Amino acid sequence: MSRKPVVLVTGANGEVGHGLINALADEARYEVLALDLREVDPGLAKRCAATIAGDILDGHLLDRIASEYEIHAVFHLAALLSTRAEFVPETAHAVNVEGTLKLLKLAMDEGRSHGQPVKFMFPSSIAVYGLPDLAAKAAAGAVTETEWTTPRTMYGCNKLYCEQLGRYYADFYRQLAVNEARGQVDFRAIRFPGLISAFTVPSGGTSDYVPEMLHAAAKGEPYACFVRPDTRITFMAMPDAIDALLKLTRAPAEKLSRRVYNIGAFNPSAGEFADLVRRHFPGAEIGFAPHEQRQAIVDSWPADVVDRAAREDWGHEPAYDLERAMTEYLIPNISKRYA
Ligand code: AKB
Repeated sequence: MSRKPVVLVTGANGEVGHGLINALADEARYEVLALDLREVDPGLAKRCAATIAGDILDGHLLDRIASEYEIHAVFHLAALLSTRAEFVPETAHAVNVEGTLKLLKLAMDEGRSHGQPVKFMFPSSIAVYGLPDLAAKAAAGAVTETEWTTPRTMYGCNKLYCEQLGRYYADFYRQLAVNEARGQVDFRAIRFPGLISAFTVPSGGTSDYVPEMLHAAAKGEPYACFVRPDTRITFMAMPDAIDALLKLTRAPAEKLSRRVYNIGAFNPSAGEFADLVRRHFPGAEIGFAPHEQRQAIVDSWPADVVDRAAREDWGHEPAYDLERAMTEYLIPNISKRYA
C-alpha cells in the first residue's frame, strides 16, 4: 500500500506560508501537505493535496501523517515570532524548539523509510544576531554568518539553536550507533530579514513596523511607528524571500559551502521608509512613538548582512530593490487590496 508523496509545509497560514504554497503549486513539482494550528485558509487549501489543522507538538498527529504520506521535503515555517515569544518565552521554546525537534525526527524517520534524503528547509532569522549597543551596531556594519550570534530574544535563541539541531541531524545524528545511515536529512536554513508582503500583514514580529506602516497608509489609517526614525535593519520583498527559499531547496548539495545562509536585499531606516510611503500615499499620517523594549530588540539586530555565500553558492539575487519593490510589487497590489 503506497503512501502519497508530498512536501510538508508547517505554519501554512503564515506570511511565508501563503507565498510559498502558491509558488509550490505554480511550480507543480510537489504535492503540498499544508499543516497549521488553524484551518488552512480556503484560498491556500485549494492549492494543496491535503490540509491538516493540528499542532506540530502532537506526536500522534505526526505519526498519523507519516502513516498516510511519504514526505520528501519539509518547509518548517511554524514559529512564535520575536515579539510574541517575549510574552510567553517557555511556550515559544516549546513550539520553536521542541516542535522543530519533532519535525527533524519525522524527517529522519521518513528518510530511513523511503531511502531518499529529506530536504528540511528552515527559516532562521536576523534575530539570531545580538549587537550589544548602537555603537557596536554602527561599527559592525554588514555582519557575516559567524559574527555577533548572541541573540537577546527567546525567538533568536530558538532559531540559533535550531540551526545547530538541523546541522546535527544532517551530519552527526546517532554518531555512535552501529550502522546508522548518514544523510537522511538535508538541512538548509536561511536567516531571513524583515519581510514585506503586499497580501498579508505580519503579526508578532518586531520587524513588523515596516509592513504595518505601509498597510496602514494604504488603508488611510494613522500609524505610530514603534521604533525611532533612525532605526535600520534589513528587509526584503516577500517574492524574493520565496525565490531564495526555492533556489536553496533546488541547489545541488555539492554546491553548498554551509547549511545556514544570510540573505539581504535593502535596509532603509524607518524614517526613510516613512518618507517613501508618504510619496506614494501623500495623506499618510505616520508618527514615531518608540516602544523602549521593542526598540532595544531591533537595535540589537544588524543594520546589514553579508550574503556573499548565498550569492556564490546558489545564486541569491533579489529582483526587488526598495524602489522597485514599492512601485512594481507593493503599491499596485496593496492599493488593489484596499481599493
Ligand atoms: C520578527 O520580527 O520576529 C521576524 C524576524 C525578523 O525574524 N519578522
